[in-house]
Amino acid sequence: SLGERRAKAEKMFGLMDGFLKNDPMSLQKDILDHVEYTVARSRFNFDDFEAFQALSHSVRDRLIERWHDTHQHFKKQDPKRLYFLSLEFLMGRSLSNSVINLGIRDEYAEALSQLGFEYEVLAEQEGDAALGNGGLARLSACQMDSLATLDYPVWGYGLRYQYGLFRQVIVDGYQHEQPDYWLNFGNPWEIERIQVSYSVKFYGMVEEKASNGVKYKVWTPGETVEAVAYDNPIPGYGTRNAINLRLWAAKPSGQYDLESYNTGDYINAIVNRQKAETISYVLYPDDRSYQGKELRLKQQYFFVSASVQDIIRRFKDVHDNFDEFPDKVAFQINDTHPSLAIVEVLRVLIDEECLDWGKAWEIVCRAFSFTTHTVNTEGLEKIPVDLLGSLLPRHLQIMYDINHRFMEDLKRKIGQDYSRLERMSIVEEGIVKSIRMANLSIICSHTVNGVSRVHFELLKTRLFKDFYDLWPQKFQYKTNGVTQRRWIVVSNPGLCSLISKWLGTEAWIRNVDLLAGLREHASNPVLQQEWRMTKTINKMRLADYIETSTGVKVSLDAMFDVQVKRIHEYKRQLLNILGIIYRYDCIKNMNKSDRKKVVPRVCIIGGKAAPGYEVAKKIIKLCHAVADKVNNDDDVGDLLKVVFIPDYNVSVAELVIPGSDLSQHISTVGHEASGTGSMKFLMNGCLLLATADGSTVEIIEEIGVENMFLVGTKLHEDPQSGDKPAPGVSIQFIRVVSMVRNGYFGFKEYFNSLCDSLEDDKDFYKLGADFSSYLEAQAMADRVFVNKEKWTCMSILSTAGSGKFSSDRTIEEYAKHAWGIEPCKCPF
Ligand code: CGF
Repeated sequence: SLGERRAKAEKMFGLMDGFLKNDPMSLQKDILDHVEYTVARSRFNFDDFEAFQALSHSVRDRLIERWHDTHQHFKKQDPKRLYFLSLEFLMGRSLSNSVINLGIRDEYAEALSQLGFEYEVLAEQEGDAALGNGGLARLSACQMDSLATLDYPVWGYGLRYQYGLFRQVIVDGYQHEQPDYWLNFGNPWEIERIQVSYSVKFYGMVEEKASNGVKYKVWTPGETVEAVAYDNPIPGYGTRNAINLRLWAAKPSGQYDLESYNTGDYINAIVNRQKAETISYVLYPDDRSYQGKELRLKQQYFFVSASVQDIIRRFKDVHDNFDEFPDKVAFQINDTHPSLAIVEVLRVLIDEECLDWGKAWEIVCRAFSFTTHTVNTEGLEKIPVDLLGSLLPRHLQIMYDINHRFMEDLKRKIGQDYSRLERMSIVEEGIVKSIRMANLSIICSHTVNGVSRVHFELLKTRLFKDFYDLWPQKFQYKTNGVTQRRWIVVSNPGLCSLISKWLGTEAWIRNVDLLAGLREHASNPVLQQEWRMTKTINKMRLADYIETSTGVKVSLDAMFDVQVKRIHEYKRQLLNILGIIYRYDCIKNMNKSDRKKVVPRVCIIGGKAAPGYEVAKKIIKLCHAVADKVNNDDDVGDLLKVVFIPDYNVSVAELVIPGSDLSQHISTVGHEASGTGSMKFLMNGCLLLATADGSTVEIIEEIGVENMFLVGTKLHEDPQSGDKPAPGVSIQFIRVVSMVRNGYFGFKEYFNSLCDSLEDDKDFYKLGADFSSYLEAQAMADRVFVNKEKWTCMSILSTAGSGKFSSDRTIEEYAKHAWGIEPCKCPF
């Protein structure tokens, strides 16, 4: 009875001695217990890494308490829940984020110091969880932080790759990739749930059967793999809520291939079972396209099928009528990578729950919201029909059914406009007949979201114009955001305290709009002085890191000018390098007295190139070749240093961003859907040198164009951007390109193709056209940098104007306008 259960619960709680305590003595005891019983080391003899492990387990215990309570609370309240599906989550490190969100960082620091350890040193022991490539994946991580903080009832779902994004190693200036076996030393944050597992089916065949005159389909799989859940608690800040990120790992199925065992082929039967695990082995390292790979499709379906089974099981625990499904379940599809979920839900409702098509279709269309991160048609995901038909035969049938109904309906609406019908079809005819995952997602979702206003315009007018004309009400945008907890509080503690001091409150950590309050102090010399001091400390940290990771010593007086992000032609790291060459050439041609007027710079570039992306790899090599020449030139000395930071990842970003003075976001207009790096720099008071692309347009509105350095033409002045060759170029541009072409930096042959790509008619990304404007913006940055008061004022105003770019705002917009969910706050 209820009374009995309550009495039992109370007794258990009494035995537990209440919640874990957070005073330094209790924390010390917990840490030592974990050293002894979890890490299995003597509490009198353990090193920093073992101390980190014990510390993490002690933090995890506290996380688990909240996480349990949150789930009990969600269960009791049974609100509409959001299920956030993403194939990538770039979480980085968890320790500091967790102790800060739990509000016990200082207590831990004190407890550790009494044990003779330094918190910061232990925090450095943690490796990054790099289960993602770039912007999209880090966005998912930021959004999870906001969802937890804002008390939304949410589950995240993804894949637990054993190998995360490759490690970048630079040898002689060339990128090499090394596997990131991040689980090598265990992962203290996850909880393996061996009892939560689902069978996922692949291949096989579909038969039509009938019973009492009703036809139905039966899918007999050719292979079954088990998905096992690994749970990762995500704590909110300033709340007791902690939500769950459930990642799936592939394990051999419990069902045995009796045939092989019976024929005595025991060893091979075991080996074949083990192959199942490869599904979740490795993350695909390309952040823009994943066309037509069988393993990739298997990963997508594996994660989608397990998640959908889990979600439907949870729904059915409480409800027995699927009419209620869309009022209790909201799906968020992070790009098209999880879009098979749409078809999977339809399949389960029709084939397993025996709903008719009309009912199942209505449910699906009310449940799914889709966000696209892509700007051009080539980036859209397509899956060859042959591949789909073999791996997921029933799903292909359902896709054809959806398409048939959609086409019939469309014909009634638009008549015989065959070319439009062809463009909007889910099925692309051609040499390789394929399924267009974006079309499928748009047709079946209630909302289609862009990631910035500019992106939304591109969706409406170019990428999905046909769909927009049909269903304008479906299209929305929610400009991306990043979490200030990670990007200021964790990574820039000095700035965090300074902001709180001047605002007189820490409330901005949950309500970031309060940062605007800094505006009134922007010219105050005392704040300016403290602001510069904080920056200098961060620059010292970064300078140390540069020296240890690259061997280059840099001067703190120089402007730290940074471009860190994935290496892509459209992001134009090459434009930056050509600008550096120009600067170098100018210094070389100056007399001694003119050199005295040069503003010293440290040009910092970092980022990974997809392993098969040759041009991007050449850009990395060119950066090193230029660095070699410049850094060893005595004429130049500290006036210019060039640094390539290897293996750029989340924890490196946490160090680089706070220590930057200037940051570059110079994509060719019309190519960056949003961009989120710029938002992190902005929050940290770094001045932006940027093109009016993606979310930068909105940043400019928030901080004012006078507080940044704008490069190039604006999108609205160039409606054909990206599609036509660049106009005439300057003499400076011709000169710097010819320096590379003529072997001034060595490797003449190797860089030939890079130089060819900059010729007038081939300069697709318009480096030539934007070069003069780029140099002007750089010259302006130099002029302002020497005026410390002006620079600091612009820097303060950048932070003050960054409130809009918090993922808290993004999530509130999604909750209201796409998902229809309400906060469900766990009582303290
Ligand atoms: O998503 C991106 C990024 N490369 O991951 N695209 N994807 N996929 C866009 O290119 C960025 O502009 C965007 O900020 C990011 C997150 O929406």
